Amino acid sequence: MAGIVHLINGPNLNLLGQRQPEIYGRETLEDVVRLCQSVAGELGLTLAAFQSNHEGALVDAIQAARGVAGGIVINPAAYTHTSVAILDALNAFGGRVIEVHLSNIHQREAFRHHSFVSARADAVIAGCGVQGYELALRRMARLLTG
Ligand code: DHK
Repeated sequence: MAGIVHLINGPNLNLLGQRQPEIYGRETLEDVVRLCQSVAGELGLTLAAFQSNHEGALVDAIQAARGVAGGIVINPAAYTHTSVAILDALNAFGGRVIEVHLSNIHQREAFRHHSFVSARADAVIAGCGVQGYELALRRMARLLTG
């Protein structure tokens, strides 16, 4: 369980590479998952990746990580700013949580400045683009191996 990390991506991240590339970059979600699989392999972690556009499906995925994964790397996308349900699900997860945002949410519209998830996250990475996922996994490996 300690070496297992679940990567969870929220709504519209399936459109990465096509959607506002000036903000979210040109890499696709497939590229992100491939990068994360490669970094996880290097770090001796086992990675399982999931994406959904639906809040309840994301809650189900977080619940499914209970007792299975040592950590969750999550980009809740728009639900970052609205979802008490995702925060509650993360609070019911006993492992480590790292929140990732491709863009620097603090440089953007005011409604993106608040994250419900940050109250639970062990670390928050924003504004590093796709590299943020790699940084999150490296930090996660450190947290999981003490
Ligand atoms: C992704 C989204 O889809 C937005 O709704 C968030 C986040 C920011 C990101 O930067 O990865 O506000």
